[in-house]
Amino acid sequence: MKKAGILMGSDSDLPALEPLFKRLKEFGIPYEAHVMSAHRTPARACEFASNARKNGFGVVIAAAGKAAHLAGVVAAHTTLPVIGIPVKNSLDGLDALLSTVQMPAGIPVATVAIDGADNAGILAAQILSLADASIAEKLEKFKVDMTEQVMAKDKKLQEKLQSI
Ligand code: RP5
Repeated sequence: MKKAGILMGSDSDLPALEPLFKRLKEFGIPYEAHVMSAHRTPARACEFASNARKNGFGVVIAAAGKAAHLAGVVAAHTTLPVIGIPVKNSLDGLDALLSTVQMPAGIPVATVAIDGADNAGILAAQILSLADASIAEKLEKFKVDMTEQVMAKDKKLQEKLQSI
């Protein structure tokens, strides 16, 4: 199975990424995670991205806050799919969102919501499921469970409305 590569611009981003690690564990996806910055360690970030495919990665997830160029720099140096997570650090995360999502044509970054680590994990699983049936099966179950949870909530709502 291909690995997920996770890069965060700083260790201060780690708390925002907990849901991502939980999802990858849930879907049984192996990963490597590193602190690497587009600004503070640009050579290391470029080297990681340039070698990611040959090093067994199938997707790279890059999380950063403020002027968040990490996902874009990674995408510039690999042909693997890159998921960007804008981390809320300043300006309510809008600075990171725009820095991550507003990529020029030719260098796409699949950007999730501000602090959208959970969706980044699900999206990474969906990408890797193209070549792995066990992940695809887990994703099916995930959808069924989610549907059941929402139906249970709807049932409770209907009961509540009866008593108003
Ligand atoms: C970004 O700058 C990091 O991704 C982090 O969100 C932000 C602040 O980094 P620290 O000053 O906390 O190391 O590069």
